[in-house]
Amino acid sequence: MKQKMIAVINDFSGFGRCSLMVSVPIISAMKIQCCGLPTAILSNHTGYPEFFFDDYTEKMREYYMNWKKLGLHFDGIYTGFLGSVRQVAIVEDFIKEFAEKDTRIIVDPVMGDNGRRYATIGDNLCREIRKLLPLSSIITPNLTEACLLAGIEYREPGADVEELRAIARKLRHHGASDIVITGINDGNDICDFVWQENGRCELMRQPSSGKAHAGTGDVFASIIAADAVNGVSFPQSVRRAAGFVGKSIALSDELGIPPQDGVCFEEMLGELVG
Ligand code: PXL
Repeated sequence: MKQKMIAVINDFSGFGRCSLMVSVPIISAMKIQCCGLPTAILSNHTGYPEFFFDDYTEKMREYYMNWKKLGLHFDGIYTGFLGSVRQVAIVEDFIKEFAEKDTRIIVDPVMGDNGRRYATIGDNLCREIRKLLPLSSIITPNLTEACLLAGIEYREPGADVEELRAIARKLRHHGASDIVITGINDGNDICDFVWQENGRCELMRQPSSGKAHAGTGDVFASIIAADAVNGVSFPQSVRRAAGFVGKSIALSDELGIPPQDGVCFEEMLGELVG
C-alpha cells in the first residue's frame, strides 16, 4: 500500500505548540507523510505579548512551483493560519494545481478564539477566507471563527442546537461541505457540533478537562486531516480528535503548562500511532 501525503499550508511558529510544529508530528504519527508550505515564520504564536513575524506571501508560489516540478501529488491539503489577505488566492491556486479528484481539502479557518480575533487577522482576511469554503471537503472552525465566517455576532450560545444549526446552514450557504464547530462551552461540558454533507448533524459532548490552551485547534484539525486521508468516517474522527485534545489539556494542566504554551501532546503521541 502506498503511503499517503498531506500538504499542510500553515505558519511555522517556533515556540508555543501550534501550526506546523503540531501538524508535522501528529500527521507523521498517524503514518502520513507531512509536507509543509509555510505562510509565515514566527518566533512564537501571536498570543504572546511579543512576537517576530516574517510574512511568507512573496515566496509561497516559487516554493510550491518546485513541488510541481518534482511532480508531487497530495492525498490531502490542509490549510490553517494565513499571514496575509493575498495568501487566500495563493491557497486557491495551490488547490487548483495540486488537488486531484480524491484529494481531501481540510480548511481550518484560523482567525480567532473566545470571541476575539488573533492579532494579525483583519476584516479583509476574514472576508477573503470565506472563498476557501467552496473548495473544502471539511472545515474545522471554532465557535468564534464560525461566527466570523457566517457574518453573525459572537456570543456564547451554550450548546443550543438550533443556533448552531443556523450557523452551520450559513456556512453551507457559503459553500462548505462537512463542518465541525469546535470548542463550544456548555456548563461544565465542552461540545463539538458536527454537520455532515449528507444532512446529519450531531452535538458531541464531553466534560471540560481543564483550561483553554493555545494550539488545540491545530491539534484537532491535524487529526481530522490525517483521519480524512486514512478514510476514517467524519464523526468517528471528530470523537477521536476531541478525546485526544481533552486528554492533552488535562495532562497539560497536571504538569503545570501555561495555557499560552499549548498542550503537551508530545506525551501522548503514542495514542495516535495505530
Ligand atoms: O493556533 C492558532 C494560531 C496559529 N498560528 C499563529 C497564531 C495562532 C493563535 O494565536 O498566532 C501564528
